[in-house]
Order: sequence, then C-alpha cells, then structure tokens
Amino acid sequence: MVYGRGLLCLRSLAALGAACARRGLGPALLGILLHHTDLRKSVTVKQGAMKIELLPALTDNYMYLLIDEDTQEAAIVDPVQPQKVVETVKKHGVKLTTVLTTHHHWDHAGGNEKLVKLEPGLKVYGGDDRIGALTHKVTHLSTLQVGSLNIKCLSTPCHTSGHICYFVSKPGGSEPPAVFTGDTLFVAGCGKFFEGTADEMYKALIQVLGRLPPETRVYCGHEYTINNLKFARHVEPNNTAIQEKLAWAKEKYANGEPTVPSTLAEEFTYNPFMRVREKSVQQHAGEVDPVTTMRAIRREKDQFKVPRD
Ligand SMILES: N[C@@H](CCC(=O)N[C@@H](CS)C(=O)NCC(=O)O)C(=O)O
Ligand SMILES: [Zn+2]
Ligand SMILES: [Zn+2]
Repeated sequence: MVYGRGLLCLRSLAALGAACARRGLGPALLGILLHHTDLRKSVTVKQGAMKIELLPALTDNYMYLLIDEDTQEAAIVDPVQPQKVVETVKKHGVKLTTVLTTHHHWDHAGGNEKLVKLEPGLKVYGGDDRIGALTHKVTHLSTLQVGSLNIKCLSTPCHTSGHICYFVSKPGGSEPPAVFTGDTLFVAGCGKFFEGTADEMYKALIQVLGRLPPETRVYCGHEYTINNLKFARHVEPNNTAIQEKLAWAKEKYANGEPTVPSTLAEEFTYNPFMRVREKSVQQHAGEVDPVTTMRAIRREKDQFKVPRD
C-alpha cells in the first residue's frame, strides 16, 4: 500500500498553529480548525490495480474516488461535494462512470443530483428509493463492474433500512480487497441504529462484513476514530490494542491525516461492536449474549460523554 500526499500544505498548517498560539488559542481550537475540510489532507492509497483517493468532505465525512488503474475508469462513493469530485476526477485524468451511494442520508447522498447535472450519463447505484438521482437499485449480492474491478453489494440494514456496503476486488489480484462501509462500520465503531435493530447490526458486522477476508481494507463514511476509541477504552480498559490505536489516531489527527483505512482483522481487535462475542465486552454490558450486548453498548454509546483527554 502506497500513500501519496494531498492538498494540505504543511507550512500553512504550521503557520496556523503559530497563529493560534500567538492569539492564546489552545490545541482545542486548532483541532476544530484542522477538522475543517480544507485542512484535512486528501490522501491516495494504492492497492494493486486499484487506486483510492480519500476526499474529506463537510466536517468529518469522506468521499472516495475509486480508480481502476488498468482502464482508468472511476467510481465515486458518496459524492456529497460534487464540485470537489469533478476537480479530483480532472486532476487524475480518469473517466468517472459510476456513483456508489451507501445510504440516503443527506451527508452521503445529498450531492447526487448536482453531480449528475455536472456529469451527465453517470450510473447511480444504491439500495434505497430515497436516494437522489438513483438509476440502478441494488440488493444483497448484486454485482457490478468499474473497469476491471468487481464490486459486490452487501445489504447491511440498521443505520438505515436500505444501507449498502460495497466490496471491491480485482479478479486474480494479489493485493487486498476494499470495502466501503458508509455509516454501518466505522474505524472502532458503528452507525446509530436509526432504522434497525441490534440483531440486524450483529448480522451486518459479524456475519456479512466480518466474513470478508481479514485483510480487507475498511473505508468508512466518517472520521470518528478518536471518539470511537475513547468509548472502546471505556468498554475495555485493559485492551492494549485500543490504547495503541488511540495513541496512533491522535498523532494522525494532529497532522490533519486520515485514520482510514483500517482492516477487518484490526477491527476485531479494538472495535467493541465487532467484539460483542468477547467475554470482556459482554461483562461490561452485563449480558451473556452477543446481540443483547450489541443493543446495550449501542445504547450506552448514544449517551456517552467523550472525555477530553
Ligand atoms: N457522535 C457523532 C454525531 C453525529 C452522528 O450521529 N453521526 C451518525 C452518522 S452521520 C452516526 O451514526 N454516528 C455514530 C456514533 O455516534 O457512534 C459524532 O461523533 O460526531
Ligand atoms: Zn447516515
Ligand atoms: Zn453519515
């Protein structure tokens, strides 16, 4: 996996830090400023035949440009800021043919209508009639192609009833596959259960996503990693994988860098919602069953006050 540097000029970041210090503004404000989209780095990950550009959007969302290196055909995942997508497509000189929408919420699907006006003829995929500009409705195990890349749609209802994750692999390729998980699975967390049950999230995380190859790269819909890990630490105070990942994520955040992607194997070590079969997580919830544990820790996270440290 090769990382390329993106939009953020490190010198401007240093200047911003110095300006904050001069005005007596602490790291908290610098953190807020850094979180602004323009200052979050846009990063390119190369995974064999696929190139994935992480595009920060809004306050903490990600859009992803997925490029098939063999054909230079591209797809965009959740293009909430269409202008930024068009500029990035131009920069790479690729042919954008496809929109992959994870779910109908505004911060993911809200740019679809404008993007198809800017780029007529796009195929817009999604699993919910509430998605704007939808041309191709998909269901569990629907497949499609972006150039030579295979994409498998995985239905993961719970955050919303029509939520789809997109699993991308290169036939015959040796590099790990990728999965775009929207608001179902985050690094160290999961989405709120707006339209579903704990049983559905258990199926989504453990039986659908959890059965993909462990080396699969996880590209989620938001940069929530630090807050998620602070909740994970509250659930499992003795889990060293959580402590190590939190220290690493804080460093990334301080540099304006993304904490995405993770891998599914890693998620099983620190994500409490992927660990509901572990005794330590069940004991914290006061439950003995994975699904009731899932329900209990989601309720607890909904009320969790994130510590400042
Ligand atoms: N707690 C979120 C608040 C925003 C929110 O509710 N986000 C939705 C996705 S748009 C969600 O499912 N969050 C999961 C969570 O808060 O654990 C944050 O960290 O900023
Ligand atoms: Zn959502
Ligand atoms: Zn969201």
